[in-house]
Amino acid sequence: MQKKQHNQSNEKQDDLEKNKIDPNGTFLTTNHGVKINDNQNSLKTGERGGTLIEDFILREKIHHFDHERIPERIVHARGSAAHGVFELTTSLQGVTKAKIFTEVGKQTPVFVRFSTVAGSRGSTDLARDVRGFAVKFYTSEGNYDLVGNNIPVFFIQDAIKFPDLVHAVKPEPHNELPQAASAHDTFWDFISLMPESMHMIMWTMSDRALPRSLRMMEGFGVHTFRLINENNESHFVKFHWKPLLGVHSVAWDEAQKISGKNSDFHRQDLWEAIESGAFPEWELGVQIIPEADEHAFEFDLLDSSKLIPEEIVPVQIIGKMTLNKNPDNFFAETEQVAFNPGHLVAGIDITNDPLLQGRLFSYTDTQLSRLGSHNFQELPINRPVATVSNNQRDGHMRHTINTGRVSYEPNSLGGGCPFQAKAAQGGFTSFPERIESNKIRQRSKSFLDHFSQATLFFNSQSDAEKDHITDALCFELGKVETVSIKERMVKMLTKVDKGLAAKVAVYLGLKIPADIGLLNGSFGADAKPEDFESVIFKSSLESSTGLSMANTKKDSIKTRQIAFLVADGVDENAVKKMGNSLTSQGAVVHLVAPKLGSIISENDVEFSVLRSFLTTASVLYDAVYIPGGINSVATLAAEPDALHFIDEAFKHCKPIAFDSMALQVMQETYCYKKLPSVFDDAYMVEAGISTSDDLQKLAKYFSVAIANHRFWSREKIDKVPA
Ligand code: HDE
Repeated sequence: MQKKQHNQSNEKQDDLEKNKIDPNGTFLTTNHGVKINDNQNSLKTGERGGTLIEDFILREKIHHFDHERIPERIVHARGSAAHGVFELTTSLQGVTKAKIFTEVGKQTPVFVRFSTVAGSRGSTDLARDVRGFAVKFYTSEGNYDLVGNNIPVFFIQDAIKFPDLVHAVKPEPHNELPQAASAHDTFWDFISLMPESMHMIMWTMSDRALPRSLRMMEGFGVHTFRLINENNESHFVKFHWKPLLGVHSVAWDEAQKISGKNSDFHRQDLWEAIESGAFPEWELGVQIIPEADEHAFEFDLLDSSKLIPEEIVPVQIIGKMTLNKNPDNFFAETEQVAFNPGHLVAGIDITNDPLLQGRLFSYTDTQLSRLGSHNFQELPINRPVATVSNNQRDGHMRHTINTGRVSYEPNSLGGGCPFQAKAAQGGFTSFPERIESNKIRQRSKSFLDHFSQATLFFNSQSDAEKDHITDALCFELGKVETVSIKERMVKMLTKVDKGLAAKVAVYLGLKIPADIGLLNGSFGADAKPEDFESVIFKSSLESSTGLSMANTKKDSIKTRQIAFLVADGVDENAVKKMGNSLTSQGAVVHLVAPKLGSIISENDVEFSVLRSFLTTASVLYDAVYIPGGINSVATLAAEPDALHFIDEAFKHCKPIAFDSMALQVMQETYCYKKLPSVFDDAYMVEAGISTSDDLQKLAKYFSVAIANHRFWSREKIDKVPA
């Protein structure tokens, strides 16, 4: 692949540069710097003798190797990351004093780690799961971490339930099954007893949990945060990342197959996009709410199981983030990076959201056991570009050499330094929220509405999206063995949408429940029955446009992967013209042939072939094109793997284009033989299938179809066995 020149020089990159070691051109040495003369043989008592303990070279090498692993993250263990920059385009002057949100045009270095939640470090990228979306801004005023997800709400309202949630979703403790999957009894047991999770469940059962690419998903700060201005006035804020490529997902059947064909699908996609110079981009949006409007909503702003519909508070775009450089070393950067929602800068503050409050303690705590010492802040990837000067000292693996004799404050021996900074000098001040309350373990009644936004989300989906949610619930609950759990879940679903509950019940072979009755929510031991009784609130909105992926941007084919199915005798003109048309719009074209090496076209042009039906699969592509050429189409028409490739792409509703000569191949496919109505001229464009003799016309239709992503209307017709 051609590597593009990135202009990635920034303060953080310069800082990281100091730690990089170029292994080329130097001798092999031990860790204490002694040159190694023989790295093939250990020191022995004779050719066939025992190894000597004095062999410090062997000992050191094995010893280091033995300790190369650190504990994986307790959640979000599987992740991929990249460097980039954030540039502010609209100032929030007057709303916040944080320079990152007031200095228009300033480029702030960022490091972003995306993750799945439940799976272990080596688990598949395509698990049905929430995705972490953690951004570390290396601002001039210190590190600011926006540690969010690709879903704007959360399963639980209070952090005290987090260990229960995670224990329930992780593999079951007796047999460590299943890996990276929520489709098992313990997860649904917990969920069926947690009505507050129902909004999040609608999102995780939707296609949002199956992103096409990490570059094609939204990010959300989830909690309501505060922005604080120079006068110490507060505004509430919700953060949104909006991908410039739109929000797109894959089908569940496809996700499962990708997991087998390439379990690093998302990691590789992110890496390759950045290497090729197709830098992933997101706009940063904010929903800003004046302090006075804290109680102006029909839900509680402090409740992380709720979102603020964009119709109620519009999202204002204030900047753009571009990821333009892959890490140099996965462990040193992606694995050792330590995020913390408590890494705030002056002008940004937290709220009393009980989910957020619990997180503030958890991250530093877990990093201590994961990274081994509080000095993890000194690791290159975690170090701020802002100056660090304080009186914290010592501890395991301290890197900094603090000079001088003063490590306390106040002092006179050090001239009083380092001084506290006044607010006007950039010192962090917490928002002086007025609090008058009893100390209690209780949940606010304003957190009692568990279903209205679950229903709002469901109602906002397109028909295809609703079908996918229904199918996902049938799949997940279909894997549950305990009947009472399934029954409780169906009861719960009746509160979201009766039609949905009925469909799931029928599929599971359960009776449709009368009513949900009393639900044992998580409001504490002293709560009264009337507190449990789930109050049914109704959202004043029938639907909200931003919640459906059907309304996303569909104007680009940039970075889309297109398979050209070819064999010897292919029409080289078709390959070149279609190829040029697609690649000039930023798509990536791969020739896929019966075998590797090269093919010779009709007119003796040689094309090199790097992928075959054995080494790749339709699920790794966004669209398929079958060029003409008498011998090529004859070979493909007789090649079951080629026919399977097309049928599978058809099943996953992907755009398919073929030259009229390649009709011979299509005629052998199941989709063509059994579903001839799809290939009616009138329906073809609607179904994302194009054919023509006119290559230019065909390329144009095909591009539009690829930008459209998928043609879910095909799901309405009979299924294809692929
Ligand atoms: Fe996390 N979460 N979390 N979380 N979280 C961690 O921190 C935790 C929550 C999120 O790429 C852990 O360093 C608690 C919400 C991301 O390194 C841990 C609660 C959101 C990442 C932790 C939550 C997140 C984590 C594990 C309930 C979206 C990966 C390893 C109150 C707003 C960051 C680590 C990365 C990681 C605790 C809930 C996002 C254990 C207690 C809500 C993206 O500290």
